[in-house]
Amino acid sequence: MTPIITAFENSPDRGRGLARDLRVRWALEEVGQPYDVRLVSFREMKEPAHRRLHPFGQIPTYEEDGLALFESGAIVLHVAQRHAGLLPTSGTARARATAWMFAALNTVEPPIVERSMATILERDKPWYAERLVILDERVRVRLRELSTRLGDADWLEGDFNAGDLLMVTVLRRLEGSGLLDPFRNLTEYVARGEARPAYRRAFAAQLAVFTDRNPG
Ligand SMILES: N[C@@H](CCC(=O)N[C@@H](CS)C(=O)NCC(=O)O)C(=O)O
Repeated sequence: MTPIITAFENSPDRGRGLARDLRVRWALEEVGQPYDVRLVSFREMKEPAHRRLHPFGQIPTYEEDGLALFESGAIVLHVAQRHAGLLPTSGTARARATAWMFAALNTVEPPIVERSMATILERDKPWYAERLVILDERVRVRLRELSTRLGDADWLEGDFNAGDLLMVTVLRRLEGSGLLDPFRNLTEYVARGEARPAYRRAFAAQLAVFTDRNPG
């Protein structure tokens, strides 16, 4: 069966590639697995039919041969385990790559998401400016640490793997914040990810959903 993923019918980021179905599309493109997309509205995401797939009423989900998955990291891991190309074959290297997947989602993404939620939801609060300074610094701490570890390498752990795929998508969430700019190796790292043909195909497919529905 061709896997089916879910994505926003009308993405709040206007197709800038921040919705998390991008990670799944990118992983599927990297391994050459065709997929179908079911678009869902915000209302549909909260209805029982979608919640049967995703307990938290979100995207992305993934369905394939009786398997239903939610959580972008779990889906990317599943794709990477099922196909060659996104995880090293040796057990040790595979475990290291998996550690970077968790690092991207558990250590680097949370302060970035907290900051971006504050910029959306707390902008009109009297304490916003003060809080933003704190949130920015939390993000900077992680970026400094990641930048130090990456050094002059192209990728985090040898060849490009699913850990890089997730890390690049996480760092892309800082687009427009200016926070990534002082870290040249990280901006180049993100650019390397975005230059991959599989990324470009995934990005174009996600953007097409938005532009098809919002012509002009
Ligand atoms: N930890 C989840 C987060 C999923 C998530 O936040 N999805 C967003 C889109 S990127 C969503 O569906 N937002 C709408 C909502 O929460 O109502 C994952 O990585 O899949």
